[in-house]
Amino acid sequence: MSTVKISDRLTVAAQPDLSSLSSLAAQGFAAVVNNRPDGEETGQPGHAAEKAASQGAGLSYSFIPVTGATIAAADIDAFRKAVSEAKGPVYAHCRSGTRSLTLHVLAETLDGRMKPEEIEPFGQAHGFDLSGAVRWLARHAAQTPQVTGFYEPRTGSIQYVVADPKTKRCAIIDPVYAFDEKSGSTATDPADDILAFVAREGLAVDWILDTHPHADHFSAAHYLKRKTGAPTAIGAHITAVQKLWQAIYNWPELKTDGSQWDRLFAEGDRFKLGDLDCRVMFSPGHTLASVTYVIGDAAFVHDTVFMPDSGTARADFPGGSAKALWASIQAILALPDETRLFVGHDYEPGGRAAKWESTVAEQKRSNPHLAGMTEESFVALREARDRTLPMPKLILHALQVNIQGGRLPEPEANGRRYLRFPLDALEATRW
Ligand SMILES: N[C@@H](CCC(=O)N[C@@H](CS)C(=O)NCC(=O)O)C(=O)O
Ligand SMILES: [Fe+2]
Repeated sequence: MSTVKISDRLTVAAQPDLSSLSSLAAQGFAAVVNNRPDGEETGQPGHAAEKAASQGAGLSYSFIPVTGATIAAADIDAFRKAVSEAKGPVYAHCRSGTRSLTLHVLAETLDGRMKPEEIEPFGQAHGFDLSGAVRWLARHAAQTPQVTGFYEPRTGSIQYVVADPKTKRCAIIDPVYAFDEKSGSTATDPADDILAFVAREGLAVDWILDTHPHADHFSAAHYLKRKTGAPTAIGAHITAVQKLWQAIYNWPELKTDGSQWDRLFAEGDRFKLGDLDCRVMFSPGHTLASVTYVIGDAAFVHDTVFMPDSGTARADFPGGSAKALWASIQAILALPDETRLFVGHDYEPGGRAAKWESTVAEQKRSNPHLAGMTEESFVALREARDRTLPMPKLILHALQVNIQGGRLPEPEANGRRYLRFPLDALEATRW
């Protein structure tokens, strides 16, 4: 087994066996990073066993599985974070160590500590072929639009800044306004992080877009409109969602004409982001009003498909439909195979680091809710799974804010804002 010390902080290695993992603490290591998806070869210990062996030996453990072909910016971020947060030297491995070292040099290069032309000689000096990292950087630089995901761990949501590198115009998609239901506190830090990024990158915000009225978090669209002056938009069928929830909340004064947004998008609508052409697909199923934004070679599919190892979004909210979701997903999968798909949620299944980017080809090949499925088998699977899911903990909090474009309720005479909850209006809970 080859183990190569890269720095005092990082050692990369080929697949260790479990007893070698257990002995790492005695050698002075503090953390293990496993960059290898499970099931690559027989005899591979796998994530669960590695986690148990590492943690059993007092080492922290991160699971950031990648394949050479599918490394995404989120994997590099997760690797950087695992290394920087470790309490001491880090031992990162995949099959041979190449993927671990690739993630390291990509982080170094993106952070400006290494130049692209230094990567291959650096790899050779340590006995690794890092040509894949050089190709990744070239591909990344040529990608239009440039997409930056911001993971919001409290709700597993991904917010996006999508930018046209040429004109520096950008759109913000699905920003989050933080809310803690235990204390009633609200906070703007997720949206403020986006504003700081936009300022740092010298971007101008042209659009604030929501893909659907979220059921698990507040939208920061209204807050960001006040901060940037940029117009807000959502799918045109939001008016049907407003009517549905107007009845649930018994809220006759609510305007149900969608006038809370600057623009309502219907299927096939087009708009520009700098020089980029953007197109809207109506993608109902998860909600009545969901849309997909197709911007250059990127599609923001939000809660339709999730990462291939996570299946698809649920379809059991009021107005949801598994059959409609299947049709919406088929339209997304009819986009060109190389289309980058950016999901709206990632719940870090099995403890792997959050990820949000895949392609149409990967989804067709390896999403178990889609590969080899028919409409009938999908609907049966989706409905069976939905019967096991409790409602999102913030559904009643969030919808009353989100059907108003992310506006919090107006303050009452004492200056405080209040939410309002119907009792027993949704299906009985699965506790
Ligand atoms: N536990 C989360 C669940 C959130 C949830 O239901 N998410 C939706 C998207 S808004 C979903 O499709 N979930 C699929 C799943 O949990 O399998 C919460 O309470 O907020
Ligand atoms: Fe959702």
